Amino acid sequence: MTHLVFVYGTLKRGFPNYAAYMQAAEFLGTGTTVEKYPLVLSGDRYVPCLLDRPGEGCVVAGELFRVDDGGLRRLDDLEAVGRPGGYVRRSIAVRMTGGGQPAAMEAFAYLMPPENVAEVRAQGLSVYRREHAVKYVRKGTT
Ligand code: PCA
Repeated sequence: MTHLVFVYGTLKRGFPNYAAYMQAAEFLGTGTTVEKYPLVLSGDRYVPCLLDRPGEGCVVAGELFRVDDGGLRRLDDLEAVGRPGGYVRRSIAVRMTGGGQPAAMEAFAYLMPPENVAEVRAQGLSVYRREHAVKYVRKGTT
């Protein structure tokens, strides 16, 4: 079985976790969330977090991929789904940008419960960019 995943942070092409986790995934295109979400950088590791507060913040840009069961499991593990402080994987509405498919579709995304965010280092982002990624500290390296 395969799954659609919308990524907005370190899993995007060329960003710090892409090479290790997404190379086997099929890139489908760029897109945005349909609803607004707060995108923040959290804590000493500057982790990008889409807060689970739809309606606040901005429409957020990202990339849509198709992954298989194993790929989804590896992503859940990276994002600590089901573990304390981890993300929750939720199906959200996304819209592809550019030609092709203007219609909204549902894809999984990793959302962060707001109570798991200790210190907000930047907030209200609409795109996670290189200048944010250079501050990112991988898990287990501190
Ligand atoms: N990785 C996931 C969630 C946040 C992060 O850095 C992503 O890129 O969508």
